[in-house]
Amino acid sequence: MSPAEVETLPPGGADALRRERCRGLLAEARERTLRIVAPVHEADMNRVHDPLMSPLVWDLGHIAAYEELWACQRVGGLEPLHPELSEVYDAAETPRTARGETPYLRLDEALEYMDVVRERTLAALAASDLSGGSHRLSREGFVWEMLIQHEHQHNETMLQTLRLAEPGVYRPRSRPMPAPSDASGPEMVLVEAGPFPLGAGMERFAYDNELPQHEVSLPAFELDRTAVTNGAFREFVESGGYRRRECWSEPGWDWRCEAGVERPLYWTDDGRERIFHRVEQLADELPVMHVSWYEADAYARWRGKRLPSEAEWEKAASWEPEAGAKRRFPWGDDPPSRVRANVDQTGFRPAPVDAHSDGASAYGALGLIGDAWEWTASDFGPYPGFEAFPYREYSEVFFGSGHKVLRGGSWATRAHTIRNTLRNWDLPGRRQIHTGFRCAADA
Ligand code: AVJ
Ligand code: FE
Repeated sequence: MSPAEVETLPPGGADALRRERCRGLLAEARERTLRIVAPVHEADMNRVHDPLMSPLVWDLGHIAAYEELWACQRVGGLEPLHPELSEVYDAAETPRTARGETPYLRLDEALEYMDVVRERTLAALAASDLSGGSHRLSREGFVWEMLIQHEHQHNETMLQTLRLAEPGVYRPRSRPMPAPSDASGPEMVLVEAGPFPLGAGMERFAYDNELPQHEVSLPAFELDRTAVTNGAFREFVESGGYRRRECWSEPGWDWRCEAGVERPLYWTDDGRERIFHRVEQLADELPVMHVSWYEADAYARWRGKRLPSEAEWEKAASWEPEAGAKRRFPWGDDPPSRVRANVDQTGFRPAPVDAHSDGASAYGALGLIGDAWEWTASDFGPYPGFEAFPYREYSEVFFGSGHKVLRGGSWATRAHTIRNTLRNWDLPGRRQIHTGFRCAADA
């Protein structure tokens, strides 16, 4: 079965179908992981490219260790292959800054470990009861979907590392992107006041932090129709926005002074932008990317706007006011296709912010899914009634620690793993993530 066929099988299908679907998605995830790193030299796999990131080979070992823990040990009841490594690959035990010094497996050993684990995983999958009965971990194939999406998420992390690496370490070939749209539209779209259900329903896989779905009522607001562009952000830079104290929050100003930041991470001082190994003229129509939450917040204030809350973002992306129904993606429930959104990594760059007119939300907002993650005003925290599942370190330990919520995925996010309800998070001073933003205003 091709990944596309696997994808379209009904989630409520028989056990055998569901098992086949998981097998297909696991294999496809691994193909992608290996394809991303295939052109990287061994020395560059083992090296720390940036103090914020793990060596790439750590991600490989960690993907396998995570799979071994959940599939082989928890579901399959097997003993670990390398008990001495469990701490090394536990993201909570070994923070990224310490990963350069730990005895993680080097490239050949890591690849071998991935293969051995995968074999055991497939045996555990073959023997598992996917309808799951009383075991929440395997019910509806939860644990398998968790492994697939975990590997997908680490693919994006690895692309962050590769983008941070010295020019030449990685030379991906970008796919040509669609042209900017020639249709014009309003600067902002209006979202009427009223309630909508925030969070994921129970019919598909969701992380604990997307649950439970609950009604939230919002006052009317306006949201930028597209993400903020390089061209618009350049106006902020050129008007001295980085030097104007009044545009910045207090922690934002401290961050900006301490970091000595004057422009987005990959902009050069001669008005160009580095995308992996290439330095290009800054393209005005692309979304501004690799800005911190503080920079996004300062830009919004300078425009007389603000960042949207995550509830505002999700309502604008998912709510269909006429039908009173919630959409899985801005355009509806069909999975992302190339005409609707720029996701799934192999483009290696964002498209012009209004290029995907078929991806509009019910309110007419474009590009909510794909191209760039979007910072929101919201702190990462639990929805009312939150229950950690299946482990506290996925979400709960990050609540209340100053992380800001990001929504919508980027060109570097796997299509299978993005949805309107997905919550990502990072610290407000971080710029390595593939993120931009759009602004909101009270109506
Ligand atoms: C949701 C992207 C913030 O990378 O820390 C990967 C995803 N969790 N392994 C992260 C994750 C465990 C997580 N983010
Ligand atoms: Fe992980």
